[in-house]
Amino acid sequence: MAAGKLFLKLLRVPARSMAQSPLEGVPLSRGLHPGRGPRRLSIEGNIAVGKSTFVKLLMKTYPEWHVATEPVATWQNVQAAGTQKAYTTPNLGNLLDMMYQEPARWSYTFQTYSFMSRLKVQLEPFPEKLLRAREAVQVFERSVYSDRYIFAKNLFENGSLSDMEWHIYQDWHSFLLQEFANRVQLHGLIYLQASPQVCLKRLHQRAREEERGVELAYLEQLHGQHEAWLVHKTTELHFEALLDMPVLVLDVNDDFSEDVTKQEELMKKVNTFIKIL
Ligand code: UDP
Ligand code: DCM
Ligand code: MG
Repeated sequence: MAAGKLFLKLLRVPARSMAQSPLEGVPLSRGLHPGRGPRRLSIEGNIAVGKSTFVKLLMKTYPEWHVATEPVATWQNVQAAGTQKAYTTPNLGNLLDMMYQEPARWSYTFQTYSFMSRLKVQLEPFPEKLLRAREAVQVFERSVYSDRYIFAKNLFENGSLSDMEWHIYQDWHSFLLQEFANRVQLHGLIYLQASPQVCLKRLHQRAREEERGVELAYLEQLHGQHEAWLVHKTTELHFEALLDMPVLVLDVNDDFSEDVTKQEELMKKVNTFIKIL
């Protein structure tokens, strides 16, 4: 597959729409910070690096924050919606498994579904808990940006998405995110960084059935995509808001799941980071 064949158009989102507050239209009497609003963060990182574990630690440390975990269970059990026929089975299958079994057939479908499920979560109204919080922070496990700049991009580069699918994906991804720019805006990214070897070890430890065929080479590709986007900043981006978004890189090669000192060190860095957003 010739990556060069595809003409990637650099979309410039009008500065005006990017500058809008995520709270535009929301009455300030609901207890929000006037002119500021909740800070929204995404936790990024390779498969099995420890995002869910880290998110649990955040919830323990900051119970007033609102956290949205990655909707993996939805992808593992896709339900038919809106069918009136009692005899049709509502369970359409395990799309995560289908993608890993037949990447060329199901990657595009998976990536559309992953994006849609995330977009719906990001568009939900701010929860009450957040509206009452003194320092409102909303955390997402991955984002509509890693869907594109990590996974879909990588699937295109390794041949699992065709030129046509990648073109169409980028077209609607840019369009929808420009349409919803002020409602899906993030303020910062936390990149959990570990070697692909460490991620593979954790992936085996977690033993998610669908991922049994995931090899080191795939985690190396995804690691490269993360480094290009979040560290070397060489990934071509199409949203102005992403260009200078603050990124906190946390080295999680050392196990932090049981190590209280390491956990405190990580939370201290998050605390400092939050203050600059
Ligand atoms: N894990 C670990 N040490 C760590 C972080 C995670 O042993 O410092 C384990 C965790 O218990 C789980 C696996 O690694 O069995 C994957 O973690 P998680 O599901 O949090 O990763 P994610 O895919 O969400 O990034
Ligand atoms: N995944 C994917 N494409 C995306 C998002 C996720 O292929 N856009 C896959 C990678 C993992 C699983 O879904 O197999 C998410 O799990 P994790 O949290 O372990 O990375
Ligand atoms: Mg997870």
